[in-house]
Amino acid sequence: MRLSFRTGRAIARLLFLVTLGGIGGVKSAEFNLRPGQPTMDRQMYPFTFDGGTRPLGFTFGSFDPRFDTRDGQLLLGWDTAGLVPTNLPPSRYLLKRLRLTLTVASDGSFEYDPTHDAVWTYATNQPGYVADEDLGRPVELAGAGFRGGFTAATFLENSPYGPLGPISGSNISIGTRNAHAAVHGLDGALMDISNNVGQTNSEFTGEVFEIRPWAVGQVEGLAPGSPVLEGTPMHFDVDLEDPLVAGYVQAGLAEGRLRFFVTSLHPAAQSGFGGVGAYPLFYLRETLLGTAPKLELEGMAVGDDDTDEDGMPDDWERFYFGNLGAEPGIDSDLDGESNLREWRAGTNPRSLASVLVIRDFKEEVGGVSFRFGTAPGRRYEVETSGDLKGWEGALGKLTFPEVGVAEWVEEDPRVPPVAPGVRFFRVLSRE
Ligand SMILES: [Ca+2]
Ligand SMILES: [Ca+2]
Ligand SMILES: [Ca+2]
Ligand SMILES: [Ca+2]
Repeated sequence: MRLSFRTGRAIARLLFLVTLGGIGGVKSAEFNLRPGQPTMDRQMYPFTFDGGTRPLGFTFGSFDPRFDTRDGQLLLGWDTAGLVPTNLPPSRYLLKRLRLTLTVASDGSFEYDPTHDAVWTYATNQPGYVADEDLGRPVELAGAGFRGGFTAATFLENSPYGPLGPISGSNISIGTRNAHAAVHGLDGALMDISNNVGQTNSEFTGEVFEIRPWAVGQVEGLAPGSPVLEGTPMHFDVDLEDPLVAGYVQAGLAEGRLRFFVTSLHPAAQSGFGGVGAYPLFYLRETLLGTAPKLELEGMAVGDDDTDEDGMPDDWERFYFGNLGAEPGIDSDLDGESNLREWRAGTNPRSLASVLVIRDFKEEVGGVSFRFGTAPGRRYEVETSGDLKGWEGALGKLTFPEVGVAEWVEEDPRVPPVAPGVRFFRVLSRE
């Protein structure tokens, strides 16, 4: 007999919060970095063969069907090993603030737009086109993805732009650059966004998809729509409220290197794209006259020390509460989970919205589905049981349909669509 309501309640109560033990000897550190110029910065554009050593970089779009729509991209990297402990489980890096600042090197070549423009505002020749409602185009920040056998560790200022070979269509064309701007897709993995806008001509058949940038460039004290002058600092405050973005930064700190892309779709100076170059230039670290890109990063690497022996590490308590006074059994933010359980789940004990509970439970023919809140740097596993004693991995699909929300959909051929019987589920949050 199937008792869906009871099954749902059982699921909600049976949520397990698990951290892997045995880390042992994790060193702690509070970090407040301002490491100065990047370890590497690089123009990613098919026709700048000095991409890694040039003093100025640019961002723009192209609707030439031979090239990525995000044609001119900037890769920025800071190596953090030696400044922040490496190789901790990613969720041990608690992040307070991450800001990149680039200094504008062009003088009035583009207008300030501090907000994201919908993807369809760029697709001028397509049926879905909508007009841009505010003057100018934003400069945006994303993560970095690699291909061609490269990784963040091996792609350097002098690594090849694309596949090796003569300069021709094959090694500069769409989707071939070895490093590219990326954001997380529905499956939680990084995906290339170089061509999310499609093209304004009939030769392009790629899919148009919206992206959520990790930051939009902000200029203090400048009215939106104003020309941006040379020497203007532009800030990018990374959206650490998105667990997937924060998780990317955490994984980078664990590895000892952070990599980001600056990208925009300002018109390049090409016919067919307005014919006017109206895109931003930024100083890179090789500049002699300007200001190199800067990184500011504040956070805490959580060690194992627990001097008040309440099960919650000192660093974690200090980061969230400012002292060691947090009570393990108290629910400080009234989200239903105690402080101790929030430590174990990797959620924020001072945020009502950050909590690991199952919700939106649905039972339909073919299986159950439910959603749960996610935390940065965690891996989630769903397990199932018929008797609450033996547990095994549940068969299904995990996606991330909203910021901070995971959805699990059961896809288990062993479960009969009619009278499937009582099943219990639990979610494991892994460090
Ligand atoms: Ca705009
Ligand atoms: Ca403690
Ligand atoms: Ca709580
Ligand atoms: Ca919470």
